[in-house]
Amino acid sequence: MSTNGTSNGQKKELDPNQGGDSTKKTYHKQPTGEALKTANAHSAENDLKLYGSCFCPFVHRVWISLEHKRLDYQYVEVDVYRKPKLLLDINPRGLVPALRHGNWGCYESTVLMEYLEDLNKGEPLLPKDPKLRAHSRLWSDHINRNIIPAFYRYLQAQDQNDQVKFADELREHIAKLVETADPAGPFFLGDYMSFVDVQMAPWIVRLRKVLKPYRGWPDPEPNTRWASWVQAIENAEPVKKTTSDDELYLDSYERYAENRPNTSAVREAINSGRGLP
Ligand SMILES: N[C@@H](CCC(=O)N[C@@H](CS)C(=O)NCC(=O)O)C(=O)O
Repeated sequence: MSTNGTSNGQKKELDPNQGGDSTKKTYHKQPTGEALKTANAHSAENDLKLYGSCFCPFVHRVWISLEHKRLDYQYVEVDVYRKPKLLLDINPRGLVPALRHGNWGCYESTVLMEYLEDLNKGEPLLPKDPKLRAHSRLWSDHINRNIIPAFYRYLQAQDQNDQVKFADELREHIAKLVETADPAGPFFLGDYMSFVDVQMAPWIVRLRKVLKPYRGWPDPEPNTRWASWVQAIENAEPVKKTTSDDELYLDSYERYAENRPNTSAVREAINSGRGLP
């Protein structure tokens, strides 16, 4: 780990993604704004613990689910790139989110959202009807398989032609999802937030907070189905309560926007053409 002098003479530890340059922004290590208030309100010891990193969209999914269901839980911030033992004990791959429930632990955001559903406590996110449940899982798969990799490909692309190509790709994958959504909405299945909304919400938040400043991603055209969905997601209480201030996202994603070495397993997977880690 390299260090740099600061104005008050103290040594400040740099992160590997900064490449020894203290002017480079790096990921935040504590939530801010509404998310910090929520983290503080859930800092007491609890049997159900979410290990997360404040900038991480996969963590954001599970955090939104916990808030939607109003479950009792503890939020524990971890520096995912320094891989604390308490994280590795649950997930040997060292990725967040990880959940501990009593002496049992598990990981993978979609699996964790399913686990919280299976507890049958609080407000459900999956509908009761088996066909609608399958429909929700099918479109969650589309988000994981197509939309998220396209988001990172676009954000990491440095070449302008590639950026145009990947922006189109992302737009098409999102359009497919919007065409499939309930026509009246405003959420995916109608007038209530459900599984697919939560799967997609962290990236909807990051389209405006990350892709817009770094790549010029446009705000939704007014009076479209996409606009009403984005607005419903951004205004949903569980989303607002788990979202930090804009600066956190701007800083935390600079390393992706510059495609810097030592950024993350997600960056490596996308650069080498693999699916998500
Ligand atoms: N497929 C995983 C992806 C989780 C993931 O990639 N998390 C990132 C943070 S956003 C991480 O833990 N990175 C650690 C690393 O790159 O070493 C999920 O859905 O939970």
